[in-house]
Amino acid sequence: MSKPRVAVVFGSDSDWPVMEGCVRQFKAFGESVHVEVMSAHRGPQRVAEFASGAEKNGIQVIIAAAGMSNALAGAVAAHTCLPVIGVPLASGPLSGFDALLSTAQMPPGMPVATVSVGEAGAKNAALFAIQILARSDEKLAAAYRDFKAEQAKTVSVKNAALQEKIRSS
Ligand code: RP5
Repeated sequence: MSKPRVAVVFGSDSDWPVMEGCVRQFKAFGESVHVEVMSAHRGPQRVAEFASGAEKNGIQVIIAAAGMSNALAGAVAAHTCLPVIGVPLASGPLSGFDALLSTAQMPPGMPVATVSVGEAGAKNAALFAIQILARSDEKLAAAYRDFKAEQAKTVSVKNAALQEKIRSS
């Protein structure tokens, strides 16, 4: 596989069951990923080192996920000019509301594109990163168009099945 253009980082190995869905989504598009556990609070030096070197290491988009007080996405954004997508995770007594606010409520001048909490957000983060990469990669853009068409087909198949069920009931 080619050198990763995307990095998926998250605060703990306990986040992997959700973030695996994000990585799987990249694999579905044939995109290799740099995956790493790093923590803004427990290991801030590695976060700074990774984020400040990411661009020269060929990374174009970074996805940063964490639960509870998610400082990771903001800390990564502080050390890079690359686009950062933040994924709030539901791993505490507040079920992700804490992580949602701490990921989304960035101060002006320090953007983090925040997706929804948990599995859907993790998957959408990957799709959003694919959309960004696809702007300069026609093959990936075509694959993304196919993905959208496939989704629309699924909806119409489900609708046809439901209409049939209603007719025969
Ligand atoms: C966050 O704290 C992590 O991203 C994780 O969601 C949560 C709990 O981490 P562990 O105690 O399981 O390592 O920083």
